[in-house]
Amino acid sequence: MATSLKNLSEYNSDHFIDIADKRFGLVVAEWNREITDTLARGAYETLLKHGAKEENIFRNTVPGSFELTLGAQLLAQHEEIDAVICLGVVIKGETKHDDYICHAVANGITNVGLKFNKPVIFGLVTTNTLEQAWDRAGGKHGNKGVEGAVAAIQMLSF
Ligand code: DLZ
Repeated sequence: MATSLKNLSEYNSDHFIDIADKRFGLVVAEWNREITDTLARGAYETLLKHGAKEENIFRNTVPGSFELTLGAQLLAQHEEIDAVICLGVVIKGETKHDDYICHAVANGITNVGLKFNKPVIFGLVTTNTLEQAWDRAGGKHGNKGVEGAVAAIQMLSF
């Protein structure tokens, strides 16, 4: 990922680079699939809205959020992929599985981003209930897929 040093006088927080030739990989977990599909659609439409080309957006699915890390690595290792957006929904249950999954994914995808020097976005919705997850997938708290896409573009504009 090439970066340019920007003088403070050039700073403009609204400035996104042209992403027409950037390639994006979405990694989408199948657990809570209806919700993750909605996140993925939000990310996809946002990338298009900001100028990405349909043929430059790739989508791979993984069984659950725990597998997002390896999925991200498998996409990030492709030189032509510029940014990866990981999308999953982890609902708190009776055990601590949610903690283990969320920490593993947060650490895992951080490492993938650092290893390949490209943005790998954490689009994991972690809530207590399904309703709260829907609130973050097009409901009253927005759509984390949209936010993930914007974060990817912002990082490419760094
Ligand atoms: C096993 C499991 C559980 C209990 N809950 C979730 C969840 O809320 N969200 C999610 O994305 N995945 C869940 N998984 C599946 C794990 O992420 C993983 O796919 C399996 O443990 C297999 O490694």
